[in-house]
Parts: sequence; C-alpha cells; structure tokens
Amino acid sequence: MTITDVIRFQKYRYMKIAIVCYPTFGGSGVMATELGIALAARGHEVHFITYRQPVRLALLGSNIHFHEVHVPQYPLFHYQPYELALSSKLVDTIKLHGIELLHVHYAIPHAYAGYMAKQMLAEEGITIPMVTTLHGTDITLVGSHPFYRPAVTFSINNSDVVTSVSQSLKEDTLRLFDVKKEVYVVPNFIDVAKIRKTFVDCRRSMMAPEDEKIITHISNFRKVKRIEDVIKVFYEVQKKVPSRLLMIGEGPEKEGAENLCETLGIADKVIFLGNSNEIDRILCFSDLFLLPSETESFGLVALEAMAHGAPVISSNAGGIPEVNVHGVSGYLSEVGDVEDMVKNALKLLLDDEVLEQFKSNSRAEAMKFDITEVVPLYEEIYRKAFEVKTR
Ligand code: GMT
Repeated sequence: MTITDVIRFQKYRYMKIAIVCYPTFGGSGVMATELGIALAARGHEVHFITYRQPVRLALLGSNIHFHEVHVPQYPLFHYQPYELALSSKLVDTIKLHGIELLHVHYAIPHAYAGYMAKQMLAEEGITIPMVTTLHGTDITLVGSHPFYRPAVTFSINNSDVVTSVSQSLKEDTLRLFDVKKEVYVVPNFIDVAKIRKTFVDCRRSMMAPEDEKIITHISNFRKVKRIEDVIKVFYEVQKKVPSRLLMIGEGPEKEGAENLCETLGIADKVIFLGNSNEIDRILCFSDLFLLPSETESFGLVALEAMAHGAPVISSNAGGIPEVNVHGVSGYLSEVGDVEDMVKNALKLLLDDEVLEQFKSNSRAEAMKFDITEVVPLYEEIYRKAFEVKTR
C-alpha cells in the first residue's frame, strides 16, 4: 500500500452512505437492509431511502436512519412517477446529511433514479459516486424486457461501480446487456454468529412431534418459484416419511398452491403461514428446505436455510449451485425434475445419520458467506467507487 493509498483508506474509513432498496420481504431488500445494519455496526452512517421502512429494519440507531419517499397522488397520472419522487428525495437527503456515497440495490428503477440525482447534484457542484448492485430479476426477468432494456443498460453503464450477487448473474448481465463496465461479484451474506447466539433452542416440539420431519419453503410465491413443484415433491415425500410442509410467504401462486393441497388430500399436512418476521425461528426447526425455482440469481433463502442447518433440495438454476453444493449441503436437480428432487429428499429424510451429516455440512458451507467475509468486500467496492469519482 502506498502512502496515498493509506491516506485514501483513512479518509474513507467511515462513510456516510445512502442505501436505496425495496423495503419488502424480497431477497434484494433483505440483503440491502442487512448490509446497512452491518455497515452501521462497523461505524458508518447509513441512510435508507425508500417508500417504507424496510421489513428487517427494526432498530434505528444514532448512525442508522430511514427517509421515506412520498409520491403525491395526482389524478392526471395513470402511473404515479416514483422515480421522480425518489431522485428528488435523494438530492435533498444527500445535501442535508452530507452523504458521500450512494448504493442502489436492484437496478429498476433505482439505478435510473440514482443517475438522475447524481446529475442534479452535479449542477450544484456536488459529486457523489453510485454503486449499483444487481440482484436477479432486475436483469433476468424484468430488465431484459425490450421495453426496459435501453434504460437499464444506460443505468448500469453510468453507475460508478457495478456488482452482482453471483457469477451466474454476472454472466447473464454480460449476455443480455451491452455492458461497458466491469461487473464485480459480491455474494450475498449471512450473520452466522447472530444466528448461533439467538437460536440455541428453537423449540421444535411446538411445531411438530419428534418423529415427524419439518420441510420448509419460503418465497414470494411468484411463478419463477415453481410452487407446484414444491407441493408435488412434498406429496411424494410424505407418503414415505411422516412429515409436514411449512409454506412461508405471500404472492400470486399461493391460492393455486392451497387448492392443489386440497386436491391431493394433504391440506392437513401443509401449513401456509404468510409473510413472517420469524424466518430464523422457522428455519431453526426445519429439517429440509425446498427451492425448485425456474431462475434464481443466488437464492439467499437457501443460504439462510443452510446457516440454520437445513439441507437444501433445489433446482440447479442460475446462481443456486454457487450456494447449495450438490452432495454436500443438499442436492441439485434440473428445473422441473420433481422425481429427482423426491429421490434426493428421501435420501436425506430416510436416514437420520445422513441427514445429520448434511445438516452439519450445510452450516459449514454457509460459513463461507458469513457477514465477516462479505461486508469488507463492499467497503472495498466503495473505495473503488470513490477512486472512479475522483479520477
Ligand atoms: O425473486 C425474488 O426472490 C426476489 C428477488 C429480489 O430482488 O428481491 O430476489 C433476487 O435477489 C435475491 C437477493 O440477491 C436473490 O437471492 C434471488 O435469487 C433473486 N431472485 C431471482 O433471481 C429470481
């Protein structure tokens, strides 16, 4: 490290960071919130700017703040202009709090609004670097739609630094967009120490008798999650192993899933819990996690399951193989191959010794994505962004 590097490092040791994200139960919002909390714990001043307080942001402290974006409703507008309200809020908040760096999660429309804010601030002589983190559907499902692609391409190319949550998403980004920027892979993370401290006893007996296995699925119940496959896998498994299925989340496919359970005669064994703030407790007493998604840039929820010691039976879509290691923390199958998923689930559930081994492997694999490994990578990215800005 040269003396200039040391000075630069010191200068940006503690930063004032604005985080823009979706405040919902979706993976990108959860990740952005956990990152903000972790950065604040490391001494940075963090400002969340979004339309609602993020679901995982329970505690606001002296160096963690939330600024709500209000969109005034006007009857002329068929679509209310959220991007406009967000970019104005960004300009005001950045000026008021002397924010030094902007980190937007999920390109649409956050990178676009962030770019506009940067331009408005530049008019006033304020330069602020913007880091854009791509999360998945902003690239693979929504962003690559021809109606959005030009704006998303522009926003990516005009970010100071771009990150993606997996190697697979990076490859998708380069394939689907004409990207002129380097895309850095910074994986999603989990706070393993927090889990170990909070969940010494998860009181499993409250949920199921000792001889019954608990299988879990958590998602936003969109089409890409292949909810029907979750039910079909469970239907076959419960014929051989006394078990119950916990379905956590809300979304368009939920009603169909409930109907399918009725049709298959397993409604009494499948519990739909809706959105929950108790994901950690539920995963703590889960024996197995199902994630048969059509596409998944990373599969944060699989990582959360593994950290709690629940092996994962999943598809091999997108970035899932970077998280769930076949034959170690669970098994991977081709998308839609329910039969193979059933076979793999039974391998684990029919042999307690094997299941225990996979549970312990899952915890070990999750350690690779511990917060202590990943948050410093973001700090490094921020330093890079400052260098781009000051060049
Ligand atoms: O589709 C979702 O599950 C929500 C979506 C989001 O952006 O909130 O999740 C994406 O981002 C997560 C966090 O980085 C990833 O773990 C998910 O794999 C990714 N979802 C998809 O790519 C479908």
